[in-house]
Amino acid sequence: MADCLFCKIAAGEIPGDIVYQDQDVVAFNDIHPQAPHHILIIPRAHIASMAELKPEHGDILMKVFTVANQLARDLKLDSGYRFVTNIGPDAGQSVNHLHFHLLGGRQFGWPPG
Ligand code: IU
Repeated sequence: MADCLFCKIAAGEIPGDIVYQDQDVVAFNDIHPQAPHHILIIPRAHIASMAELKPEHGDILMKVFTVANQLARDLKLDSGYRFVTNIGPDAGQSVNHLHFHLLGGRQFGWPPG
């Protein structure tokens, strides 16, 4: 999508601190980290949010989760981490390209704010 920031990061048109990429998935460090480790994991395909997912996105979603698992292992987040996606304004979604936050390296509260 032409004016999507995360599409541009995935395409290399805007610099991002990329920690993993393949043909379907890109992972990069969040520009405003909320934890010692804060990585955003996105599909390259433009999907606005989880609310837009369709059955045909199943394979790509599985890849996103597989990448998240591998990154968490690589970072040795053995005592736990959080993996979340915000959907819409009430949840604070600020970028309309599906992204999952992988947060780790500290204790998290529940419920979230
Ligand atoms: P949210 O779930 O849509 O609120 O998350 C968007 C995230 O994207 C947020 O944590 C921002 O810090 C992050 N981000 C980024 O990493 N790089 C950017 O250029 C922009 C936002 I704009």
